[in-house]
Amino acid sequence: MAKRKLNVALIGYQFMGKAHSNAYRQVRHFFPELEYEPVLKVICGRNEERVRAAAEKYGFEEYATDWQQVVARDDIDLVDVSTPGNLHAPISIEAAKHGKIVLCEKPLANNLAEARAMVEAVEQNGVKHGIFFNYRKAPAVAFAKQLISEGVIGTIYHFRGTYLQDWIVDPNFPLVWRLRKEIAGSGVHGDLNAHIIDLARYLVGEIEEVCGMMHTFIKQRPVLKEVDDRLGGQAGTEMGEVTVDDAAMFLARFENGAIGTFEATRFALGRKNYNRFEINGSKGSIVFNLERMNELELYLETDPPGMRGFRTIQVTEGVHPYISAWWPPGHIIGYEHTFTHLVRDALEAISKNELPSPNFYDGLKCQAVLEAVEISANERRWVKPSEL
Ligand code: SOE
Repeated sequence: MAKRKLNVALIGYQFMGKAHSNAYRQVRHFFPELEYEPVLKVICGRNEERVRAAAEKYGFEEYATDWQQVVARDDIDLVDVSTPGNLHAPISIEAAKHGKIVLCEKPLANNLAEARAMVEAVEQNGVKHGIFFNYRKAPAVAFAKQLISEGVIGTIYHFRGTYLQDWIVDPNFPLVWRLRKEIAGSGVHGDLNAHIIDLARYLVGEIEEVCGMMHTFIKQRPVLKEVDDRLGGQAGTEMGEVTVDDAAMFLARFENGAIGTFEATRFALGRKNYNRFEINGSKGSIVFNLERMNELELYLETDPPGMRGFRTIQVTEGVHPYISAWWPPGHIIGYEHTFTHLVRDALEAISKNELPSPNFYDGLKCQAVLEAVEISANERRWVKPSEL
């Protein structure tokens, strides 16, 4: 059967633009059953020289420098928002007004008010929407979801999430956009806590109240002279203010009675992309660590007494989620595949006229938790996201 073409406009060409465009390219090759075939139509960014190079490298038909013109084009079906956070709301809202499907990078917005306006825009214009909480789509995480839904670990008591990185420990690391509140909204909080909040909501349930703490270790850094696509760049000689958090932690109570701890930092030397959670239930425990993403640890209290202990499941057998589309058993996959799976699921949902999952509603719920933690940290009290 001939595929239906879906013309994609990608706004933003740095790290996430690279990850998303790879996903649109890979998806047709590994998931040929999909009804839609994404076409890399146009990539958009402000710097003409860089965006032209990105178009060529990632395989886009065209490049452009004005996102407003791009999202208004009749030949565009899907707008992918891969920009820094301050542009998520304006681009998504405008794209929705033009009737486009919108897939947006996380966190949904830089604050709750913007996130609400985005949800209003997609609802009012009746467009499909999705958000790149890509770690839901790691086979081990999707498998953990399956196990939890089947009751394998019983009633959940604890969620213990940590997302640790170390790429800004050097005080001479430049003031990149992720360290500027007016662009990123927050620091490690929106960047990394957003991921573990989403995983907690996905695997455990809604968060009822939070009590948080946020901290900035290095308050001034050299300004950025030249950006690269690897989170950093070249430092200038002048100094500028760091206006976001370097570390953000909080306690949480879930609506279903579970309790949780969340910790995100960019100051954990040796931890490169340590997105780890441990979930303890009445019948067992589950552990995931992105740094060993092809494995899932499982402890079962129902094992014979002399045999109890964490087993390490290699989630690369054909039976694990998404895996049969890739390589023979035991052949591992990586970070980029999580984006491909997310795009796969979104395209499948769209072809069935369903809403992709996760979507802007998930982004909004996450944003409310992020904001509740910020208020809690500033006012030193427990805060309920539902009351914001
Ligand atoms: C940088 O901290 C970063 O690339 C995040 O922006 C991503 O969302 C995360 O998946 C990996 O780390």
